[in-house]
Amino acid sequence: MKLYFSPLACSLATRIALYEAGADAEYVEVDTKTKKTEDGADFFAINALGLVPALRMENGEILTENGAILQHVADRFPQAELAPRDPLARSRLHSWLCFIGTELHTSISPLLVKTTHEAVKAHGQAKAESRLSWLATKLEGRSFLLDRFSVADAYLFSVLNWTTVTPIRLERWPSLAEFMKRMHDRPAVARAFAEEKDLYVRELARAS
Ligand SMILES: N[C@@H](CCC(=O)N[C@@H](CS)C(=O)NCC(=O)O)C(=O)O
Repeated sequence: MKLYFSPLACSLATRIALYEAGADAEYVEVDTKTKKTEDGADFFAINALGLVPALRMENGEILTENGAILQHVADRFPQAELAPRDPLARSRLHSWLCFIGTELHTSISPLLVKTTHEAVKAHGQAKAESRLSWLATKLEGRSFLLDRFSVADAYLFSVLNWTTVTPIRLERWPSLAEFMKRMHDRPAVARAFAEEKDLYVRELARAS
């Protein structure tokens, strides 16, 4: 498997899942601004939308979209138990992946872009905060979104991490702040995060 990623982008969730699974995978950095991979290849030829993550599966085909990629990794490495197999529990996982992708990812990510108009930022922040208030009640008294760690927690961690560079303060919601601390304490998450943080710092240095 080959993961096309950008440091600390949503593709971090797939790196976490691959580390949790102990998978033997290759990681190719993509500059999402120039749409070039680290070896100079045209990323549009890999994903015509120019978005990470993109996963080259073992049959050579490319899979896109966080929710699909994360479930593919979970299914490919079932021993890691990153997704429930019971159909009802799997639907709950799917529900969380959709919630994170549509309600959180799309409302928080515009806050990260310098050129986003202030009114759009205000709208994104208000929407994110209302979703986070709801999410906080769901995480009260729970360690994970489901009964055990799943790929949805990896995706949630990756998206909530972005709030550190926005005006959104997770400390407002103790269950969310505790969730983030729990995730940082997991070895696979800590390793993935530390590696991508280093790459992110290098990316910033290259851009300046
Ligand atoms: N719907 C896509 C969204 C992926 C996405 O937003 N990726 C961002 C990084 S977090 C990206 O590649 N942005 C580059 C761009 O918008 O050009 C998914 O869930 O995989």
